[in-house]
Amino acid sequence: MAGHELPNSQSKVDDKELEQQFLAKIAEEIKIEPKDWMPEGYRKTLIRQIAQHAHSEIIGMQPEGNWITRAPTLERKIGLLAKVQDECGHGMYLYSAAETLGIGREELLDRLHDGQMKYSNIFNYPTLTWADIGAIGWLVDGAAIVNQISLCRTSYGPYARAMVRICKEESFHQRQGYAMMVTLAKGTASQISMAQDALNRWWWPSLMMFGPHDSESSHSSQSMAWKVKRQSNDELRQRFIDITVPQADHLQLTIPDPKLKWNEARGHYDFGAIDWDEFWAAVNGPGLCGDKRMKTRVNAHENGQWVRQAAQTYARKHSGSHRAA
Ligand code: BYC
Repeated sequence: MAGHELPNSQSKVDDKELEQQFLAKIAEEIKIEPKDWMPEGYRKTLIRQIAQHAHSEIIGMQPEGNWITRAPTLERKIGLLAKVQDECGHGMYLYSAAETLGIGREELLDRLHDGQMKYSNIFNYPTLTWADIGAIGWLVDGAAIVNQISLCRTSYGPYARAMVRICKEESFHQRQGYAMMVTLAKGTASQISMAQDALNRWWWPSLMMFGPHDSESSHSSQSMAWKVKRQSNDELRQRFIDITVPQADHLQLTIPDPKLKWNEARGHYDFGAIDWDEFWAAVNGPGLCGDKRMKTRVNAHENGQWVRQAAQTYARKHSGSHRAA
């Protein structure tokens, strides 16, 4: 044993003490920062959740990027281009937040590319019409905001701070998407039917974005205890439904759920059963667009290798010339 190492029993006592200090900080709403002691499980949970979130942002560029060249007006094209670039930026903030936990970006991307890490179910659905771009902004970004507003209070400092900025940009995205839906819903019969069709296809997958029911959610209880998550999957899903139904009413579109009904006693909308087989197929299965998304991502990564190398070489030379000066 190296001279500076503590005997096992001593280090266990120290770990217990450190864990007590960590839990006291969590109880007092003090943010945990990268150099603070943290349980290994807390670190792993954050790496999994933050990386999954980052991967969702960059994979999420694909279904929307698909429509940049076909946006119906210059204004819509500029808006969509800016939105897709924002999603890339969100991915970058989140990879940086994950890196503060002692894991490299390359490794995180390797784990995405070899299928060890997930990304959101929602991005394996195809974008078939222009109305899908409106529906994604309205529903997908809308669901993301509900989840991410809650995460602004997550216990890990770098993640919470990234969320504050991301939420500001997401709320612009949500408005942009809703504005498109308003235009379509006030348009010709075929525009109205395109908007309705997009709502029909994106409604249920958007509800699934919040993850399995609380009773099936494997990580929730520990993540709630550590205040990584501040509200449960079902609470956030219900909040999203309550906010979104009046927006659909305003558009005079019909949410594809015959069981959707205001429940006066609960003060919430009741809604129908979610098809969890569809959710798991979208998450795990090669069906839908899963294969295509991953091929596009891996190709982009490989084709961008020379750009990363050039940037690194430039940075090395640049810092060398600074030292020499
Ligand atoms: N999709 O124990 P649970 C965006 C997995 S992007 C796929 O409840 P947790 C945007 C889960 O990973 C927004 N998998 O998990 C970008 C776990 O499997 P593993 C993305 C899911 O982590 C571009 C298993 O199911 N937002 O806004 O406690 C354009 C059990 O679940 C999903 C985020 O990532 C899913 N939807 O809670 C437009 C938010 N849900 O890992 C828009 C940050 C669950 O054990 N993440 N699984 O193999 C979170 O808040 C939480 O991770 C979740 C899930 C609420 C999503």
